[in-house]
Amino acid sequence: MEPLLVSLDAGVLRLTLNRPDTLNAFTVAMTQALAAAFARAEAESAVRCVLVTGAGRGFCAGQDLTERDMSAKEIDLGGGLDARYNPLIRRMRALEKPIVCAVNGVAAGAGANFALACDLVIAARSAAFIQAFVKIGLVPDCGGSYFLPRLAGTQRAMALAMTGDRLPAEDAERWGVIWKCVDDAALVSEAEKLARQLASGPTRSLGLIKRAIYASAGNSLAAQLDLERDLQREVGKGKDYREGVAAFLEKRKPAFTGS
Ligand code: T3D
Repeated sequence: MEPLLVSLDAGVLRLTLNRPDTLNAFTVAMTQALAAAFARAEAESAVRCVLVTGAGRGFCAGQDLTERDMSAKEIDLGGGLDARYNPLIRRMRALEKPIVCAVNGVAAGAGANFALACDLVIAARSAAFIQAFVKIGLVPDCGGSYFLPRLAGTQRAMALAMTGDRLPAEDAERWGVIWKCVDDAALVSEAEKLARQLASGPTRSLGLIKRAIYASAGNSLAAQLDLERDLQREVGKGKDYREGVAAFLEKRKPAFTGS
């Protein structure tokens, strides 16, 4: 069985984590397939949005715990992060196209933080986010210790990481950790609708919005104003800007091409 299902339709590259028997726990093969899919998203202009979800009742249970050789005298978990997870998270954040995540069930450990590395997260009401690391004597990875304090604040991030408690999707929405929590039956249609809207949007503008919003965490206001000027200069030279203004003046819907 393929660990990742990939399909492209109407500008949306759909990635479905596909190991439902283990709640889509990450294996080497799955993270390699994800890296290849995000490389494709970077390279192909036909891809204008990425939509990530999970098969079955879970979204992703984090690292597959059966994959480690626990009989080894010494285990270097840092090597796995360097080789697979860290490049994947960096690649997702650097991709200048929107990534929508539809969290269909539990998202635990690296699975939770992989979801938070996406740009817009919609979760089913029955879903939950678990910083499961502490339960097995580890620390958050895949950017969890970066994303969570910024999204939820230090106290909430600390409590989630130290207790490994479930954060239900409704609370995740209330805390601003995710964009939206929707009824389970509406998840697919809501996520598809958003992904299609973004895929027909001004792709370069969306990519630079992503760059600007993520840069703000480490920038002063002065640096951010300079960045906004530079990005505005760039998109102002694009066809989509001209199309957007023309459509407004002609009182019609814009037909953005992504250029
Ligand atoms: O190693 C490194 O590279 C270091 C990096 C680590 C990054 C990490 O992600 S560390 C965190 C790893 N993940 C976890 O510790 C979570 C483990 N799973 C759970 O705590 C629970 O499964 C859940 C809370 C996520 C869901 O609970 P529940 O009751 O809904 O489902 P379940 O019955 O526990 O799981 C269903 C099946 O999936 C079950 O298999 P079975 O008994 O039906 O054959 C279970 O063993 C399997 N499964 C769940 N999580 C994993 C897994 N199999 C392998 N690895 C998993 N992480």
